[in-house]
Amino acid sequence: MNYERNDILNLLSLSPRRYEHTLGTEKAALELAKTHHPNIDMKKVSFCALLHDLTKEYSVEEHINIAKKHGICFTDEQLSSPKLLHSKTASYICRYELKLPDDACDAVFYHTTGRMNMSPLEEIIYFADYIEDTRKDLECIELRLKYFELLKNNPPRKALDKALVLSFNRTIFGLMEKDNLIDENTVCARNYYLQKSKEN
Ligand code: DGI
Ligand code: FE
Ligand code: FE
Repeated sequence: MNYERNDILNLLSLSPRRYEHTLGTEKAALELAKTHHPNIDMKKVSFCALLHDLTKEYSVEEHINIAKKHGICFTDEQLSSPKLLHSKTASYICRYELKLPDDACDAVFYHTTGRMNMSPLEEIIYFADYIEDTRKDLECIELRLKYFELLKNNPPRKALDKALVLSFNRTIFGLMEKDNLIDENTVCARNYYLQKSKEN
């Protein structure tokens, strides 16, 4: 990671709204890291947060071209959930162009769906994206408040596990209402953290 934070900021070419969301995600990710994983590499947390939506505003055609450039062809199944493409192409850029370490590329790759047994970096980026302050929709505000309430009344690990379950439940509900496909990683993550949150 021979970059400074400013180098990463200069790479971003995002709308003002998306840029604010990106900075908000960085702030939330660093706070989550301090609370839950204080020994993590904070520079890595910052870089992943800043890069997680790097390709969010690309068209499907642009996503396909980035994948092709790196010898990857999206399957029809992947193309049927176009909202998930940005996490994959942002991760390819991190891996093949910026040469970031595997764990950072994985955190970007899974930032939308999550997955079971996430690494500290993956869970921080996934959850920060959901609860960061510039997100103004009711669901995100409610989840943010709920997380802080859980944190007051539970050990930090338990609070995060429960909050993760709520986030997956909300995502799955929302996708069902819109009759969208649900990525299997999202379902597995929900079940995994549900069981984990019930363990002693
Ligand atoms: O990129 P952001 O807007 O910051 O947030 P995100 O990367 O979490 O993307 C959220 C969008 O992705 C939202 O419209 C719901 C959609 N999404 C999340 N999980 C799934 C999904 N779409 C499909 N089809 N399947 C999923 O499992
Ligand atoms: Fe995203
Ligand atoms: Fe995001």
